[in-house]
Amino acid sequence: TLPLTATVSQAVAAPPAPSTQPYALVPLPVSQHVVAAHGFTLTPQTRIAVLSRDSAAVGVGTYLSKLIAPATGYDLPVVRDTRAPKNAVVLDPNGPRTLGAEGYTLTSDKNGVVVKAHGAEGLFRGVQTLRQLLPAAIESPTKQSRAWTVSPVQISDSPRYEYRGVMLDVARRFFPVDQVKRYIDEAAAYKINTLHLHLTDDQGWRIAIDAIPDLTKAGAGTQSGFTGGTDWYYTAADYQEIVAYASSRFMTVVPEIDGPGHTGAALASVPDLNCDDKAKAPYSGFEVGISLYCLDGQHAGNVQNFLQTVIKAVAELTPGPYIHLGGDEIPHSTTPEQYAAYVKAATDATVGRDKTVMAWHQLGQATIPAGSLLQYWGEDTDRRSIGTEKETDSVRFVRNGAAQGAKFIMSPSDHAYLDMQYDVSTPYGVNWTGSGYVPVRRSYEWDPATVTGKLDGTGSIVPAQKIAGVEAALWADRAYEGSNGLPTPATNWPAPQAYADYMSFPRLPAIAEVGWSAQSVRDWNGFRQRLAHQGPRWTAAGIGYYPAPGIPWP
Ligand code: TNX
Repeated sequence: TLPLTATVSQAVAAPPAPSTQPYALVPLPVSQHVVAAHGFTLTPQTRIAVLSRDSAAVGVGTYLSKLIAPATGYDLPVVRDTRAPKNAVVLDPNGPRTLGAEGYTLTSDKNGVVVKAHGAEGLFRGVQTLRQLLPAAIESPTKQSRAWTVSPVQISDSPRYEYRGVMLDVARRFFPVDQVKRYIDEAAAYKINTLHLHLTDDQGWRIAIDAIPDLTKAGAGTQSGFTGGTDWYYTAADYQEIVAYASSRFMTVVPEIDGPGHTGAALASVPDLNCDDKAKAPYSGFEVGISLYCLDGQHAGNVQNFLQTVIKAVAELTPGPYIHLGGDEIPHSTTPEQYAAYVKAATDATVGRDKTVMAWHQLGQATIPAGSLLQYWGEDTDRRSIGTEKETDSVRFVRNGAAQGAKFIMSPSDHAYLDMQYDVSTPYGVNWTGSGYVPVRRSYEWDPATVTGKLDGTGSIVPAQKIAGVEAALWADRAYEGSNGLPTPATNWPAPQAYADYMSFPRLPAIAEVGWSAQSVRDWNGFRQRLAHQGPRWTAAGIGYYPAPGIPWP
């Protein structure tokens, strides 16, 4: 018996929902209660009051002012104040420690809005909630004439997992800096806090390394399906611009330097990484598992020097704690000894630069530093395994990693891979995983703590306390394989941004909620209803989402 329709009608396009979900918020907060009859209506005189001189907290105030300026036409001043003034959105970073760095409380009533957190990061997450309590038109880039009321509510919120990431495969499909920034904003709206950039692969090397200028000559002229580029890479300044922008959205960048497989672009750029000391031809095809650094006795030293140089340069440009070392899909010819020697060289170089190792779960088969973060990308229940084997290689690698003190990020491909087709009608993407397609429901209905990775679906592959979070992965190696299984001509392929929007929305918000909201409060039917009300927000923001069936879009 909440005062839903009466108070909400002019405030926000939210449906009357179960009492624990009075507003259509994604991800679902820990608790929300409607206690006041009226929410707070912004006016041109409203002030954003930051109750601190902390520059990061003031930055969140400025961010909020700029966020709502285009649609409202208001230019709300950010004032540094010590007490809460009237007619204000108050941002208070001196809130209780108890909700953690990302937790916050938010209250809205007719007198104002107050967001409290312990530090600026929690304020930023709270501002994303505030955004969804405003009408969908708040996302419009142009001025809309209407009332801007923040729905009346009391929220207390904090995340289930500390790591909630998304990966962009800029190696297979190059995303210009402005498109990466746009994607950062889209993901930040759903409280994603980590951007993993897959910077190197067979089809491209996307980060300039000053000491090895050749890497971005041959290595940056190809993409999956495209050749002839000259600058399909990030300069150090570009990369720092991305890192700084992500940081302004309280998002950490994790750079990935994949190896020893997925190294075609480096092999095409640096001759002495090849066993015959000859550079390979640049690659713009669609296969995986086709390349390997030369790991024989003579060349292992070359690879080691190369890694030292590359990881030093990347570490210096990266303020975040992690460097992702890849380690996936090596050709079958690789011996365990070669793989182990590579892993030692790569992890030594990373630890030597004071960074924490992150890698695909395959790295767990080798000796790795304690505290490494392994990313599980096998299936939830491994439907592809045949025969009597119940434990796949993945299970062994994961167990061996866990025994060495690794923590895990869960990206099961049958839930969290954004390059999978939603269904047979999806014009691009792939369908190799699990049941084939990944409709929105599949991206939502899973629990990171009970992913099994096993044919019989029994027992969690990773003990719950070793899971640090989740990550959605937008691969782009076969980004333009049509639903008929044949590659669409590159000219018909959408811009990276359009591909990213279509494949990520609505599935990225689903994964974001898997990472943020407690398992016990999540259910598909509630999510479906709430998700529907995100559609008008995406439309207003110009996000080209897939209006998936089964969601009651308004
Ligand atoms: C597997 S997941 C890969 C990628 C592909 C992806 C396509 C992983 C670590 N490796 O190289 O892009 O499948 O879905």
